[in-house]
Amino acid sequence: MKLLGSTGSPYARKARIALIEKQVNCEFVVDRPSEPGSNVPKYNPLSKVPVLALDDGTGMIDSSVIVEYFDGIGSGPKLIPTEFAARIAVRRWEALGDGITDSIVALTHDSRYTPTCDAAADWYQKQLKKIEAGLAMAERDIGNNEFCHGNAFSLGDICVIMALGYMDRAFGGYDWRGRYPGLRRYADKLGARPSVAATAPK
Ligand SMILES: N[C@@H](CCC(=O)N[C@@H](CS)C(=O)NCC(=O)O)C(=O)O
Repeated sequence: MKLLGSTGSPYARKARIALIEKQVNCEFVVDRPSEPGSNVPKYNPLSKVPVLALDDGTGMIDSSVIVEYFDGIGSGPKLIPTEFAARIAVRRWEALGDGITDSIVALTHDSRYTPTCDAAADWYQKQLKKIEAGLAMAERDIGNNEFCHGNAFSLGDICVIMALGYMDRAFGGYDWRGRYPGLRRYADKLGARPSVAATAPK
């Protein structure tokens, strides 16, 4: 079993954090779908990373499915709680972190984006509003807590950390730490966690 992804991909990071947390015996292989000779399309018809290549040749696609798979086969505390209300709460956090990340991707992968582009343009403001409203909700709902949900690290934390890490990597000029001090405190604390530190974007 091999996990294929690029080191810069936020969704690959989500799967990599889960891989480490759940101590799954699986190699992470750097593979960019945009490069010639990439093995990603063999396992994922959508040519996206992460993709998990199983030993029987099956491609497990989408970070959400891969994390659930690792959570099922790995050891250690559950990343996705089994109890219904807790699971929905954690999935809600996942949706928020993924949604913020989707907007950062939409904003920064667009060829119109440069650090000096017209920040007043509609396309820019539309994505920025989603990012800011999403971060504001995360700031409010995390409050002074150590984790997104309950008193344990979960898939929700993976996704919020993924979004904040990708802010730094792709949208570095934006001072989210100054605007959302609660998220700064939260991210600083979780940043020391081995799975988070080992996968932090360079
Ligand atoms: N919903 C997917 C999103 C994956 C995704 O968009 N990956 C990006 C890298 S961050 C990618 O592979 N993009 C290449 C492409 O779309 O061609 C997941 O969670 O795995």
